[in-house]
Amino acid sequence: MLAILYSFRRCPYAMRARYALVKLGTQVELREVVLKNKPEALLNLGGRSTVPQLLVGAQRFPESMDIMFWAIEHAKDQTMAEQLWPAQAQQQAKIRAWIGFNDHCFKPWLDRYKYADRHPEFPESYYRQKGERFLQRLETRLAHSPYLLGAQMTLADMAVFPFIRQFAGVNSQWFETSPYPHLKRWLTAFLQSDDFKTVMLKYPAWEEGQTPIYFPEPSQE
Ligand SMILES: N[C@@H](CCC(=O)N[C@@H](CS)C(=O)NCC(=O)O)C(=O)O
Repeated sequence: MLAILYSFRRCPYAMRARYALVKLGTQVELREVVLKNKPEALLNLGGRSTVPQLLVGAQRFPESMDIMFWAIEHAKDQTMAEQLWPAQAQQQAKIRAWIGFNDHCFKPWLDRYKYADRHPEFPESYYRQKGERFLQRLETRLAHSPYLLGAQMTLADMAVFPFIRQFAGVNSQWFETSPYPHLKRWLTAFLQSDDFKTVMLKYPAWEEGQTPIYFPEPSQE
């Protein structure tokens, strides 16, 4: 039986998980979730019932990074798996550092920037500047190599770009004129990729008993 992925199209955590599945050619059954109306099957799992969540039989993966590692482990494309998660401990530590910085330091500022009206203690530009510290780090790195760890894409790029996409989308006019040419080049390459088009395909909200949706679709593997 295929693993089941509860997902939400616009969620950056779900996006990174779907991107890994597409890139690695690992197929799951996709269940699109409406966050305001989560299906009973997801709620009944208990806990926070965030998306993405992967169910592999009785095993549950409620964290996007664990889903990415599961995709690596079950990759059809082993060469790609080794590229995305190199065996060297030093490389792995760098990947974890980028993702850790994104998830724990940058994401809180991204949320405040996105919903600045809910955080009136400071103006929107304040939150943006806080977020820009990460953008600057990315820019410095990407000025020297096409991807965060060098010439090839790794889990670090894949896990971070959906959040930069969100940051860019808060005020796209500002982003377009911002001084981050290498970051923009890197982000654009992701957004224009065929893999991302597959990641962003639209599916109706999942309902119990519906015909399974295979993701990636067999023809796109
Ligand atoms: N640490 C989790 C975070 C996932 C997360 O916060 N997802 C959001 C959507 S972007 C969500 O499910 N929010 C609804 C909720 O918290 O109930 C991961 O890496 O997967």
